[in-house]
Amino acid sequence: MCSILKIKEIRGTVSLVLLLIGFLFVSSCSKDDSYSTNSSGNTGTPGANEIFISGFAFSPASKTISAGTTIKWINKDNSTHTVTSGIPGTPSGVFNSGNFGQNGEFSFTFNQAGTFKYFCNLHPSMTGTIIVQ
Ligand SMILES: [Cu+2]
Repeated sequence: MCSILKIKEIRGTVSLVLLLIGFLFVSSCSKDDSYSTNSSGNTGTPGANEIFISGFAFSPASKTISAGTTIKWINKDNSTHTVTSGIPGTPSGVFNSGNFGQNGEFSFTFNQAGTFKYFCNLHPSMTGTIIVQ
């Protein structure tokens, strides 16, 4: 009886440790240069060069900027999203945030003029456009 309890206890500990390792692995994966934690703490409206991801939508969905501008997307949802260039199903390969969760950020500098459509790889109904002049 006692040993069965012990085994269950060990199993519980092992799965907890595995869960922790998994979590650490996932969070370390998303910590490349493009990512940082939201230090600004802003909650209300996006800044001049910011786009909020809120309510499963990019806000503003369309933005016109001049070349050389860095746009920062901030995930305000408690759901994971991506910022992926191209149209749903057809990524263009210009930029791709990978998955990022609540309060996660992704930045990209647009040096080339043009119209850049993007979408969320997890929710194809989420689309946006950056027009670089
Ligand atoms: Cu999404």
